[in-house]
Parts: sequence; C-alpha cells; structure tokens
Amino acid sequence: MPVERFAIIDSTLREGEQFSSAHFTTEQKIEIAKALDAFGVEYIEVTSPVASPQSLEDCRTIAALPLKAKVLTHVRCHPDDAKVAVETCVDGIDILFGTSSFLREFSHGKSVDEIIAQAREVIGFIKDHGKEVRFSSEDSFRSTEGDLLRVYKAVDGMGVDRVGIADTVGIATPRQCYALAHELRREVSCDIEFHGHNDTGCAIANSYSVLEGGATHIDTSILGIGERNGITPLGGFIARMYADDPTAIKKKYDLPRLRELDEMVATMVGIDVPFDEYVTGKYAFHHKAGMHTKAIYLNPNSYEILDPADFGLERTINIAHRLTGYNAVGRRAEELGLSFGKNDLREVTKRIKAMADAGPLSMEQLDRVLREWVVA
Ligand code: HCA
Ligand code: CU
Repeated sequence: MPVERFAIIDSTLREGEQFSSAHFTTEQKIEIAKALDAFGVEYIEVTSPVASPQSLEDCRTIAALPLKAKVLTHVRCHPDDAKVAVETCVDGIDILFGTSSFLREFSHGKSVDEIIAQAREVIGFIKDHGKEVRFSSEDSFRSTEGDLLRVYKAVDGMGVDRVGIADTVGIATPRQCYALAHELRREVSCDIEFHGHNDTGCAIANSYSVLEGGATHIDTSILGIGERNGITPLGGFIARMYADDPTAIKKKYDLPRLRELDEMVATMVGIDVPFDEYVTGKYAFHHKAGMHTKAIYLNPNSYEILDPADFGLERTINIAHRLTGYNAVGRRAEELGLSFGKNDLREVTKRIKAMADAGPLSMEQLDRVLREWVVA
C-alpha cells in the first residue's frame, strides 16, 4: 500500500475528550496539539465550539497556533453549529449526520431527502467561507447501503473535500470496511475518511482495510482514547503502517516522539500506558522464551517486525525463568565475563530452570548462580 497516500486526522482533542476521565485544560490542549504537530500528523480535530463557552475559546486558541497540521473542528450538520464553527479560524469543518435507521428513528427523525437538503445548506455555507469540509455519516455500518451511497454521492456533488465512514459502535469487520471503501471509491471523486471504534478490537485492522479499499484519511487518537473503549490508537495504526513500509513511515512521522505522546496523555487522563500498548507498552519489545531469546541475540529481526531503535526505544530480554535456554544463559555469562564449557553451560541452565520451577527468579539470583558455578 502506498504509504504516502494516506493522512492522519488525530482526534485526541475531540473524540479523546469523550474518554471517561479526560478533561483537558487549555494549556494541556495546546501541549497535545504541539506534540501531535511535531510528530507529524496531518490534521488535528478539536471539540465542537458549540459544546461549551470554554470549548469555543479553546477551538479559537488551537486554530491560531502556528502549526503545520491543519486544524479541524467537528459539528453536527446543522446551520447553527456551522455558523459558530466558521468563525473560529479553523482550516476545516467536519460535519456529521446520522444515516442509520436507529439514528433516523431515535435521534433526528429525518428522511434521506431531508438529510441531503440540510447537508446542501450547511456544506454550501461552509464552502462560501472558504473552509475545507467533510461530511460523515454516523453509524455508517448500520445504515442501508442504498441510503448511504445516495447521501455520499449527493454531498460529493456539492463539492465536499471528504466523505467520512464512521463505525460509531465498533461493529464493522475488516472485510466489510474494505468492501464499503472500495465501492465508495468508485462512486465519489472526493477523499474518503474512516473513523473506527474499537469495541470488538477491529479498529486498526478496519483502518488498514479501508485504506486497501481506497480510503485516504484515518482518524486516530493518542492511546485510542475516546467514547467507551475508544477508537484506532495512533501508535497501533503507525505500527501497522510501519510493518508495510518502515522507510516511508520514518520519513513521514517523527517516530521517537510516540512514547512521549502516549505518556503525556496517559498522565493527563490519569491512567498508565497499558502493558500491551502498541510500540510504547512496557513489554512491546520484551523477549522471554529460550527459543525467542536465542534467535533475538543472533538476529533481532527473527522475532521483531518493529525495530525499537526506530522508535527511540530498546528491547529487553529476560532470561531468569524456567523457559530460558542455554544460549541465552551463555550470553549472560559472556556479559559477566565468565566463560563456560558446553557441558557446564547445559548443567548450569538445568540448575537455573530447577530453581525457577520452585518460584520466581531474579536476574541477581541468576548472576549469582553463574558466578558461584565458575568458582566451584
Ligand atoms: C459520536 C460521533 C463520532 C463521529 C465520527 C465522525 C462517531 O460520538 O458518535 O465524525 O466521523 O463515532 O460516529 O465520533
Ligand atoms: Cu467516534
């Protein structure tokens, strides 16, 4: 997949604010925006200026920062919201309308024709103000495909910059995402964005699949924070794209900044970076079993598709446990300046395994066993 072709719309400052414990101060929002910009995301999406008076002020503040990234805000597809949004100096406005039968029945109660008519008014108004405009259909995967395509084709005809597919409830599968993006690619001439929730763990895979199908823009947030358990995490999405083409991704984004982004936002929302976080989780580059550590020592590529050094990180190797192997133990002995014959190495490894069977072993204990063996 041509890595140059996609852009990231990071929504930590919009979707991320919908995370349970998120409450960003103005200073924190500025810090996040600057850090995302330094990392290299192409767009930063901020909370609707109609959400609250402070949100309006913060939207203005972020839009006025000297960033390379374009700043977008996000509002309902409604003339009242659009009026406030165009006055905030943002580069573009993401508008949202629910097309699923659930939302049409239980939310706004409008027909497809009425949705299109309202979109025409709002899109025309935003374009008249010289702003980029995206039209997204909330809960796209529970919308009737015919309705969805009718709306997308209509707004494409009105000159939107992007249409957005939103998996609001995290129900979509990678195959469905590919199919919808592929079909849409033939129906509209504008760019195609995807916003995917992670309720069933498919957000990254779905983001990748829509790109394969012809989409161009992916929504992310730092650590994936958002409504419920969130959306496509920035780091995980980057890992997925890096696996395809490390050189291109390194050129596009400042990868060593990822850790600082994850840690900064984790602190701000009062959580730890999860142990299994992509790239930045404590154990993302940790190797343990004997078979793995043996190969890692010889060639890290054997069990690492992401090079930790590209992210400014280091791998860790744990050999003090019962799954260890004599190759790893031999390496450790070398590091300690101890030399073992082949037989001794096998014997000392047996001893280490037996000790570890009895309970957790520390590196200090392991080192002591190695030293004492040599002296004995
Ligand atoms: C929501 C809105 C949204 C919008 C996505 C988009 C979603 O909170 O329900 O504008 O593309 O998930 O549908 O975040
Ligand atoms: Cu969302």
